[in-house]
This record gives sequence, structure tokens and C-alpha cells, in this order.
Amino acid sequence: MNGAELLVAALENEGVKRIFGLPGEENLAMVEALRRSSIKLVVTRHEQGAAFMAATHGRLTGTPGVCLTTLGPGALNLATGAAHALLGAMPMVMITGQKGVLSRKQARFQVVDVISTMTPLTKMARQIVSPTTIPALVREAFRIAQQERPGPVHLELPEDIAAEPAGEPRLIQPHPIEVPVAQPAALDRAAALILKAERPLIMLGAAASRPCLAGALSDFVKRVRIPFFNTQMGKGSVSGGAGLYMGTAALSERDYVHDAIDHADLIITIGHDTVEKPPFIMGPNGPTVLHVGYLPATVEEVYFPHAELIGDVGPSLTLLAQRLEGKLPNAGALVPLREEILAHIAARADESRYPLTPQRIVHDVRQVMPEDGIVCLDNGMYKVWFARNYRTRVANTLLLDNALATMGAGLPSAMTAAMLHPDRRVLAVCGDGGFMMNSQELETASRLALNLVVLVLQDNAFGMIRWKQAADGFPDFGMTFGNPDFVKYAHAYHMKGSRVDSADGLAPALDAAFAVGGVHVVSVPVDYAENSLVLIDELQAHAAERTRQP
Ligand SMILES: Cc1ncc(C[n+]2csc(CCOP(=O)(O)OP(=O)(O)O)c2C)c(N)n1
Ligand SMILES: [Mg+2]
Repeated sequence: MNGAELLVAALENEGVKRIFGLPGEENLAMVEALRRSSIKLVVTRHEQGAAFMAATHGRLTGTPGVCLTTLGPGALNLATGAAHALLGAMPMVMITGQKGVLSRKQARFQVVDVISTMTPLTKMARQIVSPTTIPALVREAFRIAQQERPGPVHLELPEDIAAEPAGEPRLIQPHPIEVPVAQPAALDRAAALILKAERPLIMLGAAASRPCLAGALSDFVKRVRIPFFNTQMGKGSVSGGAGLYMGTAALSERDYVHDAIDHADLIITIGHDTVEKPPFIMGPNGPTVLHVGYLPATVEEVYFPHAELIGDVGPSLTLLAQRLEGKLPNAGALVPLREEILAHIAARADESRYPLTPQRIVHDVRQVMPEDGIVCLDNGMYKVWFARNYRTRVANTLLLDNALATMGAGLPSAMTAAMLHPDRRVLAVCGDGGFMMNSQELETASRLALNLVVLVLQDNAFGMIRWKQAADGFPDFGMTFGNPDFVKYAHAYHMKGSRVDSADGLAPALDAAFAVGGVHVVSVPVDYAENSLVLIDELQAHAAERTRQP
């Protein structure tokens, strides 16, 4: 057994089934070891795609996704994926090659200090200096990647260490670890705050979407019957919701959901992670905030909770519910605001205009997606619309990145969702800018025979930035571009492509694409004139009306 074979055996020992990657010559021993292993090597067309795919594997399963690249140029292409997983708290293990460390037969060719590059982007970045250390290093890498707060780790395997005889060292077996539950004193304090609240409100944050949490969280909400809203990344973490969903805070203030937030006297934030754009801004005269999380809150100018309940969130919430159930006459105090908030959000969603409005696109996508269908967003203007308007009823069915908020992740993350859930409908939604950043992975998707529909919203612009430019009073400059013909582009990849050419054409086009199966690109022109009308003018008018009311 050599170093590479031992590394692969250690990955098998961790239960790894797939590695996403794009190897180089320094990885050849590793590639050969993979060929003879139970692990499938999923070759991508860009290392960034591999990293996004691995990160999404971690996000959706709670166990680290693994990606593999060569040294220097390949390893550096992982940087954005590492940052995406770090800010998004997605468990991921990145393995990169390196020239030999015991002798330098190629001098400094392609050598950059990848460990130093990865250090600020990971929870751990280590070079493997001897095969003997591999069992412990791999176990440690997986432990660190997976434990709260999850994130990426990096191991570098130099070419000569990969080839070095390793003997038959013992692998270290993983075992389950139960995280401690909140202390009784903290539970009592939290319960006291909630019992005395007159207008309580729950906020579900990014960590509420941990795959293991959906059941306990839904139970908690149903038992205490306090209405809830969510952050963008906390979307879908409560199934059903039983009439308690108040909206999604896609903007930081002044959206309709803030009518409820601004009236609350207690906000119980569950799993809030301040990597997200603030869902509300804490000020000196705001409501009391109780932070429930795996880890204490990071203190920010805009987030400084008054009390905390720290521990394994699911079991801690079960203990908290025991202290509260049936004792909260005020639980539903804010529920009467719900209807009006949701009505505002749903306004004009079925308007027949061409090019389509963002509201109509969200509405039609919801229509064709079953409850367990998964929508994966890239980053652009439509993210705000999907976060605000798309209703989710099953955990992790709207995947978006409101942390690094990088363009280019939508298609790769949808590919992983399609691999993990071949029985569900999976839709990638991308802008014409973000799609073109990783559209080469269409070839990977078709090689993997995935069933996946990619919806490309066409405005021939970096629409989000163009909108902000206009909103800030700058002249329209530098944000537009031309596009390939997306139907022909799909055909060039030997896949189906269609264009929506009427207001009522989107839902049937998506349905048809799903019915046929395989990878299918659907392009739809979008009219972003609604951005300013709805997100600025109407919200300003609403805010003015609210200040007029007593
Ligand atoms: C990698 C990366 N580069 C730049 C940005 C800044 N940015 C955010 S949204 C956006 C425009 C996205 O354009 P497009 O994908 O066409 O979506 P649209 O807003 O037009 O719907 C840009 C440039 C980013 N978030 N990520
Ligand atoms: Mg665009």
C-alpha cells in the first residue's frame, strides 16, 4: 500500500462514495487508487464546479463532500468553493496534489503555497508529510469539517508522499458524537422570557436548515404555536407550518415581513448565522432577542442578543417546548398580521406580461415543482424574488447562497441535488451572467445522465448590479452584454433546449422539460422593471403609510 492508496482507504473508511474533481499529474497515484476503490470519481470541467458540488453534498447530507484537484492552478480554482463552504457552513474536504517535498526535480514549476492560501478559507489546512499520519489526519479532517459550525478543510498530498510505501497502518473508526444539550438554567431563563412575551416571533436562520434538524424544529413550532419567519438560508426548515409562516426576510428592513418583526417584543432566533445579510437590524429600542444555536451568537453591530440557549438545537428545543406547551396565551399575537403580509407578497404573481415579471416566474416555478422538488439558485436579482415569494414546505427545497453569495454555484449545486435525489424534480435557476460562469458543467451533468432542468433568466445584463446602480442614481453603464442563443447552446451539448416566448409559456415549458427527462435548458426573458416598482417605490409608500398610522 502506498500513501495514495492509504488516503483512499481512509476516505472509504469515512463512508465517502463520490469524489468530485479534476486531477493533474501529481494526483495520478491517487486517481489509480480511486480506480481500484469503491469510490466514484466524478470528473468536472472546472475545479470550481467540483468544489460547489462537494459543498452541496455536505450541505444536503451533513457529511463532508469531497473534491480533488492538482496543485497550483487547480488548487487555486477551489478558493471560491472553499469560501462558499466556509461562509455557508457546509462540510467539505478538499484534497490537492503538490510536487514532491523530499526532492525538487521540477524546481518551482507550478508550485505556490496552497496551504497558506487555504488557511483563511478553511477550518484546517494541512500538508501530509508522511503516509503514517494519514489515518489520523483524515479522521481529524472529517471531524473538523462536520462538527458545528461545519465547513471546509484542506489536505495536501505531495506526489512523493503519495507514492511512498505506507505499510498497513490501522484506520481510525468514526463514531457518533452527541453534542451536549442546553443546561437547565439556560432553558429556564429562555422559557421565562418566552412566557412573559406579549408578541413573540420566531426567526429561523441558516443553521435551522441543517439536514438533521427538520423534524425537531417543525415539532417545536407546532407545539408552541408561535408564528415564524425565516432568513433566506433558513427557508423551508419547518415543514407544513400550520398557518404560522409570516414570510421571509430577504431585505434587511421595511419589507412587509418587517411589519411583524417591528411589532414583536421578543424574537427567538433559531440557528441565526450572521454570515447572512441581516434579516432585521437590531437597534437600542428593538425587541428582546433570544438566540438559540449550536454555538453562541457572534456579536455584531446589528446583532447582539440579550439571552442565549446553546446546545444541540433539536433536543434543546424539545426540552424548551416541554416548559412552554399550553402555557402561551400570547403565542399567536402577531398571527393576525400574516394574511396582509402574504397578500402583499403574492400581489400580481399571475400577471400576463412578456418578458415575464420575476413574480410570475417564481409563481410558475412553484406550480410545476412538487412539494419535495428542489430549486437551486445561482446569484442575481431573482434571488431576492425567490427568497421572498417562493413558498417552501419541505426542508432544503430552496438552496441559495446568502453568505458568500457567489455567482456560478447554481448549476453545480443543482447537479449534486439531482445526484442525491434522482427521484425528485430538481431545477437550477440562473441569471444569464451566473449561468455562463459555470455552464461548462452541462457536459458533466449530461455525462452523469442526470435529470435536471436549468432555467436561465435572460436580461442580457448583470441585472442585480444594474438595478443597484440605478437605485443609487448612477447612469446605466458597464452592466450589459450579449448572450449566446441558449437553445443552440444546449443543442451543442447534445441536450434539449427551449425558449419561453409568451407570458403563459413558462409553466408548460418546464413541465415538458421535466417530463422528457435528461438535462434540459429553458431560457426565459425577464423584465426587471418590477424591481424598482415593488422593492423600492411600493415599500417606501408602505413605510410612509405605517408611520402615519398610530
Ligand atoms: C462571482 C461573483 N462575481 C460578482 C458578483 C456580484 N454580483 C452579484 S449579482 C451580479 C449580477 C448577476 O447577473 P445575472 O447572473 O445575469 O443575474 P441577474 O441579476 O441579471 O438576474 C453580480 C455581478 C458575485 N456575487 N459573484
Ligand atoms: Mg442577467
